[in-house]
Amino acid sequence: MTGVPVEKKPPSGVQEDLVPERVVDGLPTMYCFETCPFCFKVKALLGSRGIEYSKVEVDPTFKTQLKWSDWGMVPVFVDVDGTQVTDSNYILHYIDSNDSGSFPRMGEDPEQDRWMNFSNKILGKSIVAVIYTSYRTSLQALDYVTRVDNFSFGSRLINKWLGGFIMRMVGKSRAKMFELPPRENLQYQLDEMSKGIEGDFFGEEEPNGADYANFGILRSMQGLNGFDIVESHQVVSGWYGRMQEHSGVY
Ligand SMILES: N[C@@H](CCC(=O)N[C@@H](CS)C(=O)NCC(=O)O)C(=O)O
Repeated sequence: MTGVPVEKKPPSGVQEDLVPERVVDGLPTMYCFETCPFCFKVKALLGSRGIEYSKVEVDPTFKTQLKWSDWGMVPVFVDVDGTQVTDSNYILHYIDSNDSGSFPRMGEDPEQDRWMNFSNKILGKSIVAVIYTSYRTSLQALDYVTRVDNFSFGSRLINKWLGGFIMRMVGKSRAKMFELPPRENLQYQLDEMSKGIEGDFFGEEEPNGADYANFGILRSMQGLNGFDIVESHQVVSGWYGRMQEHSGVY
């Protein structure tokens, strides 16, 4: 025992405390980074259900707009009554269960669970290794912060340059998780993922949680280093186009 208090992260999912003061314009509100893969999962589901929502752009280095939350990561979803939900896969389930309930809940469909976990544990890490493969590609990925209206001039600069440096380090550590080099690994993971796409979607005729989860991850790399691997993949490229159409997130 060292006597040093261990910081405890709150559990994923619906949180005990309501935060109605964090609701913006009386709409469900999403705290996110513009390019965050996990946030794109939620944007895709909200889009496909036609649910209107407010967005609060959080600065990626200091997370100033999220200081109120013990979770400390994006996305955080705040429903109109102030219910806060953390962790993207849990958010997908929360939104679907309050909407049409059209896909199975966690624990009800092992295949859906497997591919939803894959989105976080494998695909999310694989894309980071490709996007942030050099300082040049890392700065390119962080360049969007220079165009975010609610960030000050100083915050834009720090977020781009410090953020670019930090993400290059993260990219290096993610690359070490896989045996193959980043591009080859992403290609391999997309081949693996294709095995779960039955018919048009993971959910066969209609998207399920695994579709939103994996589409969101890949959508975040559109326009960035390595997206050509997605575009040229025999199975994934067609599925990706169907998900864009379904969600309205192009
Ligand atoms: N398991 C979480 C992961 C979320 C996550 O890693 N978000 C990143 C942004 S892409 C973040 O907030 N990072 C900031 C930090 O960890 O300090 C989810 O699926 O929502």
